[in-house]
Amino acid sequence: MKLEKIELGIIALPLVRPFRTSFGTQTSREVLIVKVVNENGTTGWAECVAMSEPLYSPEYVAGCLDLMKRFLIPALKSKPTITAEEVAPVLKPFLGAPMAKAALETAILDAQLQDQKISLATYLGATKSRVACGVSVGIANDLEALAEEVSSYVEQGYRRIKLKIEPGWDIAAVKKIRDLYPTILLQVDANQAYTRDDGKHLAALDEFNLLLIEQPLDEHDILGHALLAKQVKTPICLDESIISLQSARDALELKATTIINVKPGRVGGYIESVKIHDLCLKNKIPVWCGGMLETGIGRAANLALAALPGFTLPGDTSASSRYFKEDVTAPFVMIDGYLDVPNTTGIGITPNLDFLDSITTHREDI
Ligand code: OSB
Ligand code: MG
Repeated sequence: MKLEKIELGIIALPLVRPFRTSFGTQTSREVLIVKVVNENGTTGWAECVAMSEPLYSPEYVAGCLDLMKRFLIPALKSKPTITAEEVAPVLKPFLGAPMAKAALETAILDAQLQDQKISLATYLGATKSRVACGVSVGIANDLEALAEEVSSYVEQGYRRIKLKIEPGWDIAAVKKIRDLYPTILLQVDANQAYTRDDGKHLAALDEFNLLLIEQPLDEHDILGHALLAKQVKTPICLDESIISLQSARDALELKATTIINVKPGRVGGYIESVKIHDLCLKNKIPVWCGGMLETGIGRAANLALAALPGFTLPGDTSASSRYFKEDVTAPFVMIDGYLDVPNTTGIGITPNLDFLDSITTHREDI
């Protein structure tokens, strides 16, 4: 396609409740939204999953905007025509920035698939029409508040609970929820909050029958995760450390992870995500789709990915109501613990433009 127009917008959406993790507390989601228009007048949408500050990953909203304007978009526009499949190779000389690159690739893919009249789910190779939902539960003020929040999610039908942990908020929190729900699928996410010396401490989680411990150590400490895996029985699942197909291959080979959280933004897009999925499926490694507190735009695309056959564990693909009072698309509503996979062309959403305008804090037309 020919890129006729690209619009970058920054929106701010309040969260329904503060989301506290080992790296900070979010009360509102600032999101960089990408809109592309091609020569047919087709509009493609995507959201960049970088957060306001570089606390989860090195990328952040204002940095992604600058990078897109200064380097990524000029590189794409220097080509007379571009396909979604060409985006990653064209942007490869610019190092890092998987979230910024993924957003551009996804917006172009959305427009391309609409023109080809196929859904993202079909394009990626989805085999399911709905996906089981998990929910990621932030660090609470006390165990009673945690139990209350988890209970409300269980009542709503969530099929898997993930507790955010950090030193000082781990064993007792897990015990509290496991005692309340002896059989529910339960896992924890540390967002790099522990060190190599914490093996013994984390082994105390083994008795709670957890599905996995997500990213206990520094994102660069692949060897540390492999050493930790020998000290704990609970499977280790990497999130932050997996930034590409290559890094997934290496971490598996080194036995640093036995389950992978696939986040399209973190690995540079949906096309790279499918490659990681295929590698894991071939090696019988379970994968699940992570989340980044996405609006309906990112959520729609994540659901298409989560519908691939290797996504055998419920992901952090929760209903819109888990995050926002009002979403920028039609809300994703959970039915019986599942969300339907969008099946119209492209990523399958139409943003509410008036609402989007009303929450836009910054806009640039390129
Ligand atoms: O580590 O998985 C994570 C949210 C923002 C950044 C990192 C993470 C998360 C979550 C929530 O755990 C996932 C979601 O519900 O979107
Ligand atoms: Mg995580």
